[in-house]
Amino acid sequence: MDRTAQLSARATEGGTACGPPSPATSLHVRAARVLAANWTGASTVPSRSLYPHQWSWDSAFIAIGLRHLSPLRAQTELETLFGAQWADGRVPHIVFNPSVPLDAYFPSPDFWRSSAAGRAAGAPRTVQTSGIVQPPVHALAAWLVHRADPGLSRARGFLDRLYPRLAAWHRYLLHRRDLGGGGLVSVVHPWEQGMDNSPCWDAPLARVTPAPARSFRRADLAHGAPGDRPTDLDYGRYVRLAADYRDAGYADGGGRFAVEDPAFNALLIASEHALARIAGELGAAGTARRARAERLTAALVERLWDPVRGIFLCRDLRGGGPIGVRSVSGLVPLLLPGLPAGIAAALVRTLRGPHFGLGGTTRLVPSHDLLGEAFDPRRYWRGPAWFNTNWLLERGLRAHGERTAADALREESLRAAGATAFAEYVDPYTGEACGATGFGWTAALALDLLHQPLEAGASPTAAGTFHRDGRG
Ligand code: 9WN
Repeated sequence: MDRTAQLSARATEGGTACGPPSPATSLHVRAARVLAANWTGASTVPSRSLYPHQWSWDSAFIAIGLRHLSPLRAQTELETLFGAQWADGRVPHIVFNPSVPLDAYFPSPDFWRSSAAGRAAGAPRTVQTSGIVQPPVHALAAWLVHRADPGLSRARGFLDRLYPRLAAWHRYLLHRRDLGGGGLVSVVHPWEQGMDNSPCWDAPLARVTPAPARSFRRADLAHGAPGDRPTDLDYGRYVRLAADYRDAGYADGGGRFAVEDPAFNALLIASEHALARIAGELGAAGTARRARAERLTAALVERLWDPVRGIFLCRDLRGGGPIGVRSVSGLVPLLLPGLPAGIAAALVRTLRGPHFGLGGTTRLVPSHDLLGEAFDPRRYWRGPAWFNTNWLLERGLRAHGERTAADALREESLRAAGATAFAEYVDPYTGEACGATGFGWTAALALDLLHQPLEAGASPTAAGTFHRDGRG
């Protein structure tokens, strides 16, 4: 879609001014409708059917898109999430809506028992949450939301109120989750990293005795095809890990699963850079944050970069060392402007090569190695393409000067989002829809891709997000 079509999409809003809606117009309007349908009054659900509560990293991505429709709603989205922050700084991966029946999603609030089991860690009393976390995309989202309407943001004290909470969130991760002692943050459950059943977890999960299938009832299979979802065996292991963490009072350090993941840490680094910009907006220097982001980038390279495979790997801290599996997670650090140029170039080669097929065999970047034994084009995070990771890679390609590849990825993401009614994920070869439709971050990130070039001229870096030198 060209720039003129996008401008006309903005101007006609549904095609009322100049006749029938253009494809671009209808995509904008259709995405806005998904976000309106998923809006609960204070936040947005990922999916009315499959995920009827508020999810942490979903809300960050959704706020990034919502800012183009309503900066106020985008601010509210993040404020609602941080309203459920624990006293130890963690931001829970789910904030439960009390008006949704318990059996609508598993694990439900009565599984997590946050206010009782999480008392020592400072779980809130007035709202029920899970006790694990998700990737820290929030400071990045807060900065982008602020930039969408700085006047409104300042008038509402949006950043003044959110900054201390974002800082406490990063402190929790950096101080309580450096389980390997090398400066990187670990996840203690596959759901924390957000790519639930990625083949990266197969080896560390194999050590976990699954909870018996009769001890829980999955709600997801009522809405999703079993072939698109994780297996029962995986679920049994997720349940066991989460129950053990809960039974230890959500205290960190003792669990059987501890993995340093490249995407999780790269998103933390991107968010540290964003926090530095937020500090600047609030009148502080942000120097320490920038220095921390640089230290984290060095640790990421030192601990997780695999020069032979040309990709970042996960590191299994409970015995396995580097996990020799190529996942999209290992490409996500491309979004970091401060990545050494040789590593960025190697990541781009890997993206274009036979394992991910960008610009060749695949339409969108798959979640897992096309040549890997575990690859499955439909099963959740074991192959299908997801819109949030493709959005991150689009930004990464642009940040490292790969404009043609970024433009192509943007076009294909928009096409696939529109063609699948904003599917949760798609077959990377055919673009066929998998999982839920009307999915929150698919609609939100499609909106962001539609609007970015209009805001920023030819290069989204002008929006102050991803300068190569890390400045805002
Ligand atoms: C568990 C909400 C979430 C996403 C995750 C995605 C999926 C949940 C599930 O849905 O996870 O958190 O029930 O499978 O894997 O990335 O945040 O959209």
